[in-house]
Amino acid sequence: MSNPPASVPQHWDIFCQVIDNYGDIGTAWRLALQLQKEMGCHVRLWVDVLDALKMLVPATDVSAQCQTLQQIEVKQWTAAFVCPETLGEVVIEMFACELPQGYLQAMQSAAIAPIWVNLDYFSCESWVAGCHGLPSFHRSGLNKWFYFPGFSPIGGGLLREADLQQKRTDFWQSPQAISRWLEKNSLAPARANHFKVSLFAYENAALADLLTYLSQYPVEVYLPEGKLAHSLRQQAPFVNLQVGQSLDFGLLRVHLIAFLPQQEFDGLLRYCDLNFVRGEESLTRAIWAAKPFVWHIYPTEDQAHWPKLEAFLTEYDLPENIAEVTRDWNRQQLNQAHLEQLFNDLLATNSPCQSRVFALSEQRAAEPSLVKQLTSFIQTKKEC
Ligand code: TRH
Repeated sequence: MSNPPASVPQHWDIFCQVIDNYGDIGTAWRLALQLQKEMGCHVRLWVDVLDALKMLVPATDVSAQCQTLQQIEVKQWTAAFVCPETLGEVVIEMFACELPQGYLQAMQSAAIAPIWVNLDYFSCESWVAGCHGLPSFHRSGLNKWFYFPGFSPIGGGLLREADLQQKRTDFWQSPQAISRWLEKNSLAPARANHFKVSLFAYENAALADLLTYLSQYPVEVYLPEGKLAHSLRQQAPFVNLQVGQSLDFGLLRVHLIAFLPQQEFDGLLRYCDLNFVRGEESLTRAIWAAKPFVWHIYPTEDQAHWPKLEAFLTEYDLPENIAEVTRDWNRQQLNQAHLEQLFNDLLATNSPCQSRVFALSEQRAAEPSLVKQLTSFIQTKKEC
């Protein structure tokens, strides 16, 4: 799209501080892309750790103060922040990161203050209903709006590209497209009639038990380099497994693969029959891949992740056999009976679990995307 709908502000500043891992910048980057591509907005993305962005977008120049990547103006956000001459009409602070002081001052003295939104983490917890879309009066005298990604009617939608379902269908329907994707990403194709599992998670003490369980079936596991690869290398026979290598363990074949560029990651989730994901961003992509998934939620010291996990399992209404294995995976202690219930279903022809997960994904994809809901929200604030 070249021209935005008349009502959508054109200039956006998104501020992102990388706390940990890839979810913060992964969400900010995806939001920026969708605002640009689908709403025609000019987006400036301010990020403090360019190395994190480079993992997702390999073309990133980590030494550049300013660069344009896929029509997004990417600015390095350093302590020596110099406020730009023009402010965004909309300012998004990701996950309650503090805006730079200089930018805040410029907002205070602007003739028309930008619409300021804190975009928070996706959650299905009931308290979100009491916070989403509400104003908060900042000590600067400016107004800030709270926006929570989530399912309707409680939350503000999930990031989802307008052409996502079409791309997914094209991928599934074309063996050539799948071969091209495998080749492009230097991935070994799975053997015929093998069940495919992607494994993206935090370190997990239950990994050894999972692989032992899977080794009795014709399964291919694709495990991207990162935290879980550390758990993998702690156990025989995987101690010396290098990125790009594969190893057989019983009937199971494990591929240790490179971390993929973000735009290639969907291919992995679409290719596999079961996806282990972590954090909110890969969870969202697993929902849209419409394959059964097990979510390893980002663990916090105060154990706040448990109510959040339960709220998701209830709201999304995942089949119970997935929910049980998900709880076990998060406890880092698997239960043989739960694994059996899940795999008896998944390995069957016309798996009921697979059909149910596909239907759930389609149902949620009928809700307006986050970018659609966010831009409508902004429009109402513009009129205030
Ligand atoms: O990386 P994460 O663990 O990020 C986390 C969570 O967002 C968490 O809630 C937050 O508080 C914490 O960071 C600070 O998981 P997440 O959110 O799934 O983000 C991973 C991103 O990495 C996502 O955009 C998908 C992407 N990815 C790739 O691009 N290529 C890959 O090969 C893989 C495995 C992931």
